[in-house]
Amino acid sequence: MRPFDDTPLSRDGKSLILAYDHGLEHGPVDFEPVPETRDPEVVWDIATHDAVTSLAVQKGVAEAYAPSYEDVPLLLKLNGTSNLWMGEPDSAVNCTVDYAAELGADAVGFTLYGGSNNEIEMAEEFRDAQEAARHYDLPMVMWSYPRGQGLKNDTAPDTIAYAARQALELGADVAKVKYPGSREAMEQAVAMAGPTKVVMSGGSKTSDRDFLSTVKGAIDAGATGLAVGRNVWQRENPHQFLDALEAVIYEEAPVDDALEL
Ligand code: FBP
Repeated sequence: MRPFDDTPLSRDGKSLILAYDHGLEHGPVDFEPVPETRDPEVVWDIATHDAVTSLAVQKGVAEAYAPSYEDVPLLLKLNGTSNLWMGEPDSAVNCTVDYAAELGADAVGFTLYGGSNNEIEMAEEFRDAQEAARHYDLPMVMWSYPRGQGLKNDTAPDTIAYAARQALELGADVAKVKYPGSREAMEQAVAMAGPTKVVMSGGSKTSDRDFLSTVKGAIDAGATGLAVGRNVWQRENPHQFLDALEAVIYEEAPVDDALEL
């Protein structure tokens, strides 16, 4: 198994995964604040920023655009479901690891809805994907999102710590988890994840200061970075905001300094 720091996902041990699978997961509504973002090329251009260590997309977007952006590390999201699905949380496996490797992926991603009635089946699908990823030496990022009928609060500290632990137990290299609300709770999640890296999920767009402060709290708690979509490409000036994120994540700059950039 290749050390994480030797993979394209890592810049000095940290990561900023730019997520752009929203067209599937949420639908066109996420492109409304900045309508140009419905054009994948606009987001691939944003992903050329030095702060970005990979762009996470579904297979169809990768097929159409990855060949034109060979300098942007590709994280192929293997499963995903539309917001039109109204059943218990589940995610269709849309791409095999073999095909991701054929498309030139540098890493693969997989959602697990721990706590869903479909968890058993999803964990078994994850097993197949994780073992295939090992075969190709591709880092595996788990979108570890406890969700489903038994769960009252999907960002409670114990729930996020469990999500991080589940990623370690099932063999993910990186656990993408929601922010559990405080630095202490994030520290608990990082401790539970052991050698598995923990990155914070972005969520819906907040103010520059609020978002950078949350990121700073997560990094100070031992998270190794971010997997973020809307909080970057729903901004009017995503490149400038990536400068600020770069300072907070890789240079551990204070939020006030980052806001000046
Ligand atoms: P955001 O930073 O925009 O929240 O993106 C992260 C992400 O995990 C995407 O990869 C995914 O499409 C979306 O959030 C899923 O959001 P949710 O399932 O919580 O609605």
